[in-house]
Amino acid sequence: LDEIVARCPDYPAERRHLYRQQGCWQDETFGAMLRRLAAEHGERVALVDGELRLGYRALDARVDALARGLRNTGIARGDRVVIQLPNCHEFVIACFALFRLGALPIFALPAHRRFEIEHFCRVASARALLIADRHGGFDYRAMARAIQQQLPTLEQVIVCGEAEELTPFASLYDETAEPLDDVPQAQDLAFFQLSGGTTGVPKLIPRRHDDYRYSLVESVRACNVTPDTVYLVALPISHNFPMSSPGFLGVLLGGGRLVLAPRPSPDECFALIERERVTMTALVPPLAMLWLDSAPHAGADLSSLDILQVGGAKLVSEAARRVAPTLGCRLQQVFGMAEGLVNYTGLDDPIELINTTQGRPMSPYDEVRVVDDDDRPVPIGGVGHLITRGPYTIPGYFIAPGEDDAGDNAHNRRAFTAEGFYRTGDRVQLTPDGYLIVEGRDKDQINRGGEKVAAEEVENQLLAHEAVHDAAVVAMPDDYLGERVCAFVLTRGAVPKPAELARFLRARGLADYKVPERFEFLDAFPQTGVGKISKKALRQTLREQWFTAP
Ligand code: J2J
Repeated sequence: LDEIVARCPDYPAERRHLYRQQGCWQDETFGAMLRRLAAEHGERVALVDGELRLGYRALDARVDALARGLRNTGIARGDRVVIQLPNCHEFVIACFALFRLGALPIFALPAHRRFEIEHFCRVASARALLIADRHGGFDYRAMARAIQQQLPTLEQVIVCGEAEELTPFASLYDETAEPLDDVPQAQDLAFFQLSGGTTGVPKLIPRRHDDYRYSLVESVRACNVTPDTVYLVALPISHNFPMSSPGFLGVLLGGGRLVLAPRPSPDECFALIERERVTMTALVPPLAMLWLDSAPHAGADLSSLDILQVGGAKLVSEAARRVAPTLGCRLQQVFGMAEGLVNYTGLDDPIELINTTQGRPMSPYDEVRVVDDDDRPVPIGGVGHLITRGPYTIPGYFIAPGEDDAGDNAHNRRAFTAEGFYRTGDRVQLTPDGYLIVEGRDKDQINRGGEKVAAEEVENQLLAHEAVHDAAVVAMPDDYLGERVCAFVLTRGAVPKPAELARFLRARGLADYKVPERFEFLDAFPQTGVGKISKKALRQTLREQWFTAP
């Protein structure tokens, strides 16, 4: 545990003191929080998953039983467990059970594949991997077996559903009343979120009970979560947005009810909204547009829906304007990041502000600065780099073994200023009333409708192909997803077929959403003045083609 703790930068002592003094950090762990909620809300329904309805007290009891079972298998405080599950009650139970034990979940996405999952298991020396048997046509057990063969540190694979020779999730519940000891403190690490990434490998984001809980408290307030809230979890539940903004954790903290959707499709979600009288949900822009297109013909009763949150990527104002008239609900734009800072438009803000901005920081203690290339503030109304620091924004990424070889932790020095501000990589405009408008990005990342793809990661994978001499991955504009992944490739020898390169990347275990949807083969890359690849010129080529497309 000490070794892991040493790899997770902590807030400086004076800021820890300040955030406690300001009342942001209230010294309650997630395990204790659920216990308190169970006492407060008792038999009220906390969670609906298909035909299963779990009350707050029943959820708390399930969590205890699973925590004991996990402990029986040897999982203890500080142990890392990679969780990769679709939206299901087992996710919520496992999450709190690990929190209660002080074990540290790493929240992978269902779309991740062997390459990503193995990487998370490896850098964090995970002892267990928790998966579904199958989902969306993919067999996670086969993937897990392949990973386990590579990584002896991965002692067990726990499976929801048909486990075959692996450990069945349901077999773990231990209904005895044995107490759990050695529980964590609120200042301790709680889990790892994943960064969208800008580097060759995705970074782990250490979050603590204190700081994450505070982000829930502010989200509950900004989103007006009450015991009458019925929140549909439509996005993948492990992502930071449906987890915390207010997400499933915030809705529980506010005493509301969760309804889990196995998939975000309009068909399934509209039926659940009607059946469960859902009041609120969160989507990424392409899904919001899909819902807007489907709603008029769906024939479902969506009248209970009061708030549609949209975030993860920029929602164009034309789509924003359609939300209220088409779905009969209020729009809330959400601009957040797994590293911390979350911005919301106010539920009762003027409609123009809601439709055209990405909101304002949710906490009065968020420090946001919009700066130029030399970290000097740009005048109000100007566009610059967004940097931020505050009571729920991390002071540094997990330093993976090997990254600190020279003892210099180079990535954190690039990603944070000397004063501890996180460089978000977003280009924003700060309006005079303190609202942010996202204007673009400096980070070398593609935002595929909310799914983040680090260009370098895909480039490295492409370089492993024998016919690829060099590769540059950039975003190409897209009406529906906003951006898609495009790879420019210099080949050696015969030019491979795009489909062959795509197959090659999938076979290496790369998640599907990262696989370029377009390949362009060049003889040479355009260069910048200093002889580096000019991605700007490559993007420009794509933009010109897009504008002149029929
Ligand atoms: C433009 N870009 C946005 C928005 C995120 C709530 C909501 C979203 C996330 C999230 C989150 C954007 N308009 N409305 O964690 O709690 C881009 C920015 C940002 C990056 C973070 C939450 N909302 N973005 O998307 O860690 O580039 O978190 O820096 O996945 O998404 O991505 P991620």
